Amino acid sequence: MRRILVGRSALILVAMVAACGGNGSSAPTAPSPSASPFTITVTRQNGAQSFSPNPATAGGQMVVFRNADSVVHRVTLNDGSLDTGNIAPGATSAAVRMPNGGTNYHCSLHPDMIGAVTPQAGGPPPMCEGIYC
Ligand SMILES: [Cu+2]
Repeated sequence: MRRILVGRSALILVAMVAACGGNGSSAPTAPSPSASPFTITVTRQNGAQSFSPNPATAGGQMVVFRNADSVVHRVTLNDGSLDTGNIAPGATSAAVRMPNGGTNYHCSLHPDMIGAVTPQAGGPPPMCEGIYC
């Protein structure tokens, strides 16, 4: 008789553990990606004031560049790892993921247009090196 009761308790315990999930469908363990990407506006050809906000706190984030100027721009990371392609006046680039540690970028059509992305966790962007600083 006692043995049957123990067996039943074990069965109930198994059922409770199974009900608590573990299949991962109910609660995501990782933060969900943000619904909309971070927008950096290309204001005009004006050195370090060409982009807004600059610097942008968007390390590791999906970012789009919205061209609010009247001429074509094209954003390239200084290390060459990412290129938006031409962004027509009034257009917005495809979303691109920024490096986790931040980055430095420029407009490849107007190299004096420079900007930076800082890490999401805070702190400065990486040291800018080379001719696009
Ligand atoms: Cu440009």
